[in-house]
This record gives sequence, C-alpha cells and structure tokens, in this order.
Amino acid sequence: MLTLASTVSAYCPVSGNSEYEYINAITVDGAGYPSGDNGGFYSHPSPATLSDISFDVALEAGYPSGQYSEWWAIWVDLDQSGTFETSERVFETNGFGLVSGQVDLPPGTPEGQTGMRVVMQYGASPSDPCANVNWGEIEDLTVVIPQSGSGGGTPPGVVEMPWQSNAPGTPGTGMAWDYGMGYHFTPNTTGRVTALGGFFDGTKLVRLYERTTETILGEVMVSASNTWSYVDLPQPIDLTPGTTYTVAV
Ligand SMILES: [Ca+2]
Ligand SMILES: [Ca+2]
Repeated sequence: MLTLASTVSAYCPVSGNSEYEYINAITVDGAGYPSGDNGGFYSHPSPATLSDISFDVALEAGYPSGQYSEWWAIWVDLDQSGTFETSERVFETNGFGLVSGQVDLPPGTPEGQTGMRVVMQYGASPSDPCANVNWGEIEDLTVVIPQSGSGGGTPPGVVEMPWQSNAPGTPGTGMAWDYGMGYHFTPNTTGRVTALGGFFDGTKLVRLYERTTETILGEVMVSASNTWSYVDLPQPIDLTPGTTYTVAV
C-alpha cells in the first residue's frame, strides 16, 4: 500500500492515561476504526466520509484488567475553525464496554473536511475538548461532512485521487502529472496545510504543488517504514477555495 496525505490543521494537544481503560475501537457511520491501547491519545490517519449529518457511532472501551463504566463525549469542529469549542460537543453517553448512539450535527453544518475528537474518561462526563484526562483515552478522526440534508451522495469538500502503485515517483520533469504516487484535491473552503506525509517504505521528498501552474508551494523529506509518517512544513500553506493542489513525490 502506498498513499500520501496532507494534514489540514492541528487541534489542541491532549493526553490521557490508559492504565485502566482505553479506547479500543470506534465505529463512525458504519466504518470501523480500531486502535487498541495507545497510551492515552491517538490520531487516526484515515478520514471518515459521512453519508449524512446524522450518523451512528459505536464506541468500545478496552480494559487491561477489570471493567469500569466510562463516560464518552464527541466534539466536531463544526465551523471548521481549526479549534474545538466547548459548544461543539455533539454527543455524550456512558456505560460499560461497547456503547452506541446517534450523532446529529446541527442543520446548516458546513460541508467539507474537519476534525472530530472522541474523549473517553472514567468518573465524569468530559466537558472540555482540550483537557487532559486522568483515566482514559482521547482519539482524533478527520470527518468529511456532506451537504446538510442531502442524505448522502454529495461530493465531499476534498476530492482525493489515490495512487496506483508503489512506484518511486518522478516529479519535477515534464510534469503534466504523470506522477508515480500522489493525489490532487480541490478545497471548497479556506484552510491551511501544516504538514505533508505518507504511508510508504523509505525516504521521499513529498511536495505540495499548485496543480495548474505546477508551482512547488512546499516540500518536506519524509522517512517511513510502512507506517503513516508526517513532517511539519517550515511554513503553513494557506489554501484558496476552488484551486486544485497536488501532493506528490
Ligand atoms: Ca485507542
Ligand atoms: Ca470550531
């Protein structure tokens, strides 16, 4: 498998403690995102594309020893501001082991790619998306929100064209995007790319291009060993809605 990616924003850093309980897996709109014990925090590399602004979630706690009842809360960066506001809490529940429910995003929630944070903690309902938890785990997941009320089938805010093969890639000469690995995307809202990365084996120069002019906007050297690996750009790159960008090596 070979995939490249760009991260659009970085949310407030948090930590947890998985000594007695951790988030074992989350299911969002029918797609499973297992993680196991991550020591308190995990950021899922693959986004969840939602079919509707109302969707089901299933949340599974893992326990190294005895079972405890856990509190869960979910925040979504509804206004795509790059920060989780306390008011952006969209779900809350509690219980032992596997719990589930339905998340209803507010009508008019902007479509496009944004962040979701799942907080599980022992003892009290999570109230602050940026607070560390003493007992429990926190996981971030990118979600792609469809147009409100569409019920699915809506083009997401970012269109990615994944790669075909584990080719080394030959950027820089000839262009016309005969690249060996990469994708292109067209944001429909403003945002910024803060890091570039990929899932491959080896060391590669990963670049962000403005597609039409083939201008290199930023580049980082990324080393990975069949894992997701990202490197921060020296300068974040602001994106213009409607412009097509390419991430390639
Ligand atoms: Ca986990
Ligand atoms: Ca926000």
